[in-house]
Amino acid sequence: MKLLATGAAGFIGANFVHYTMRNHPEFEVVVLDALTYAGNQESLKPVADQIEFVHGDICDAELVDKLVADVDVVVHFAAESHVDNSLHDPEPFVRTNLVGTFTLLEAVRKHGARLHHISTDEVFGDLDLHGDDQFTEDTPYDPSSPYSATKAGSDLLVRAWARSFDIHATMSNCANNYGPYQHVEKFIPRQITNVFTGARPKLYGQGENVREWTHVDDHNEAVHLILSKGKPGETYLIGSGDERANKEILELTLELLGEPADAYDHVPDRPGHDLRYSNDSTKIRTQLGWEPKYGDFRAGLQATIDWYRENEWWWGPQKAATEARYSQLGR
Ligand code: NAD
Ligand code: TDX
Repeated sequence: MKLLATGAAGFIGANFVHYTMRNHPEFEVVVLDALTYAGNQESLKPVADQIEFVHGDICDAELVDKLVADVDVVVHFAAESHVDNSLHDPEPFVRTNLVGTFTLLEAVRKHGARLHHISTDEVFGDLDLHGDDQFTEDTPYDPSSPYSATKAGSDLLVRAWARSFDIHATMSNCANNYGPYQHVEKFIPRQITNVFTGARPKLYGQGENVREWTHVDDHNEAVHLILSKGKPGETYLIGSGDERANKEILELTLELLGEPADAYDHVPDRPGHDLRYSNDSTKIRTQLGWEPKYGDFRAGLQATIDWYRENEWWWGPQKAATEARYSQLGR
């Protein structure tokens, strides 16, 4: 089985490749990644001699055609993934998330490869802060940011290609992920590495917004279950069920780092900030037997903190440029 993983020099894709090498040696893996600011080939260093790495763009139709012609399955992680960046400059989001996905779909259509498209719960918009309702596979799309709008558009392209051209495609929409190799622009690694570099953590607004946190290995296990047991044309929502307000996460992070619970700054809120995300993952649990293994968030967060403590060589070079971008945004 030959598998092309797009965007696998990024956070979830790199962890997917590690997970695959550990648990599914039957896959031969090729990675296609443009190495944008968010991609880091060092994340694949431990498995570098077990995979083929191609430095290139998913919008490059000729290259994509050549690579897809030679594989059985494509797992599509590549995207511009950060909401704050999309509010500052949406153009790369439209290009990579929409044109890039279109380019892959055309190659998959031509060569008959299977596609699994990785998406997000943000395509559904948000939920009431204090409600207990959840997104399901049938929730109408209502994205808020340029990021989520382009992810929503990419999902709709996949659905249309599956229905009109009968390509063999599956999709998953996962909640917020955490774990090793996540870029320091994202909430949890930003706060951990702020403490490590002597800067104060930054909480948007009052920190009441709620996210559902899923360990990246639990997400990737779900992706493998979909690859082996998922039905063509189906969408699966993935989420641990562990919902927490940002303020609670930040205070727990500070506690685990031995810092006072109030040692952080409030910064101006993100425009259009989604209030709450929560996925009903009954379908993947009952139909495919998925269950998250990282049930203890505190332990998962401690392990993530330990990883960042031990791997400054990996995140250190990104830190100053990331904080410079945030200061331009006033956050
Ligand atoms: P990331 O930003 O860490 O990595 C994205 C990768 O894609 C990078 O390696 C980058 O170099 C590559 N890339 C960007 N543009 C490219 C292009 N034009 N051609 C080839 N490669 C390109 O993102 P992530 O957090 O790992 O997210 C991966 C996927 O999972 C995305 O599709 C995202 O929407 C989705 N997702 C993320 C989360 C989360 O919590 N991080 C949750 C649900 C879904
Ligand atoms: O410094 C910060 N302070 C802060 O309070 C940052 C960077 C974020 N936040 C808040 C904003 C969000 O409510 O923390 C929450 C999480 O922020 P992000 O890490 O930027 O994630 P989010 O916007 O929720 O989107 C993430 O999950 C869904 C991923 O980045 C997306 O790619 C994925 O689709």
